[in-house]
Amino acid sequence: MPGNSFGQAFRITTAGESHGPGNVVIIDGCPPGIPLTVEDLQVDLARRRPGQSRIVTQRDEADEPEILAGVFEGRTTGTSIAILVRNADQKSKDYDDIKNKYRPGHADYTYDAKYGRRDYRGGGRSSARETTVRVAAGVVAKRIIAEAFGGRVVGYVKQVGDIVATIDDPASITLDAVERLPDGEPNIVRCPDPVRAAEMVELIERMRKAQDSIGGIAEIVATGVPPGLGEPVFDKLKADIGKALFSLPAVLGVEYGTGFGVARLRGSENNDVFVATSSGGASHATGTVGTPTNRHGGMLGGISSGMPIVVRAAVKPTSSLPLEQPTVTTALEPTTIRTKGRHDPCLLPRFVPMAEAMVAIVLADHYLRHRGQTMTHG
Ligand code: EPS
Repeated sequence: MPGNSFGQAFRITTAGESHGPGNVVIIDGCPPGIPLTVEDLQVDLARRRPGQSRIVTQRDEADEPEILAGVFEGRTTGTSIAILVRNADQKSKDYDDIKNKYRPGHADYTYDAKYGRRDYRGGGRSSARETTVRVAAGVVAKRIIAEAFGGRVVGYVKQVGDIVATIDDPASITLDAVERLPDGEPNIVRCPDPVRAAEMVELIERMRKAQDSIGGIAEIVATGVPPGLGEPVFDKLKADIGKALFSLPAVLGVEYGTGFGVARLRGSENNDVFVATSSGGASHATGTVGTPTNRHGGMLGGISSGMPIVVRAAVKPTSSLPLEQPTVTTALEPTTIRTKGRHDPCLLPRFVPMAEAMVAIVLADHYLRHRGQTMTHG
């Protein structure tokens, strides 16, 4: 039935559109006693916020969250949490020209085909604006996994167009390296390879001037995750992280570890051999057994192995373009379209916190499910 909820033990439900009054999330299943303030939420909301730099959409939202329920004296109470983020900088007139046209590559046509009506302002419900409150829920999830097992989720931009970052050890990338350049300036593209970051910024600016857009790849790494999370067979961790990332707008591919590269490998080349972690040969391992290499991306049989979870998502170039493109009207007449509005020439810099949030939400959910089923305490 309707797909506005995600997760089982830690469950989020969202409602909201790009140009409506705001977006809201209800979080069910959060343990009591987790410290949570508006300021905590703002850290990641600011990383996702439109208008944050010259290479993203210039819609200027403050994205100040309001905690409506579930938090008392700075800590979660165990009851359902509600968080609201209001929309303030909608320019719905920008969309008057296209209300009867389908933007190529956007969800306008499929929403109409499904519901027979759509909120055409911004992307309506299909807009990335909806992810605002997922990021807020992700902050809560990050808190849970940090407190429960020292878990940490950090994402970064790995590729924009043909520009690929060199990342030797994904698990060692810090949030600071994603957010700041070595000279202390903000890393507006969120690529921790400073040379490639500068090239990416230049390419994105070129795309904006050309009234075009460009795709890319984000890599998300979860460290500190204990072995044992994931519920075979349909709710394997791999399946749920995949679903979480594919539920974000514009995601066309998800891969783990070596990913599609496995097609070229022999088993003897692909297997990560096991060592006892006491031997010191498997850095970042959390269990008693680890692997010196991590081609498997931290999950075996859909269950976390104790090695870092490494996942990549391919994100398409923004479909809304100022450049004129052919399309059809809702009355099926051929026409042309130019999207006004304020759009990201590349979605990747703002995609990073969205993806981190979804991975953290899955990990919090599976941690609570695992504890519930195995009756583990402490
Ligand atoms: C979006 C269209 C634009 C983006 C929006 C996503 O909306 P508008 O034309 O109203 O500026 O700015 O992204 C956000 C506002 C956001 O917060 O992420 C779309 O069509 O998906």
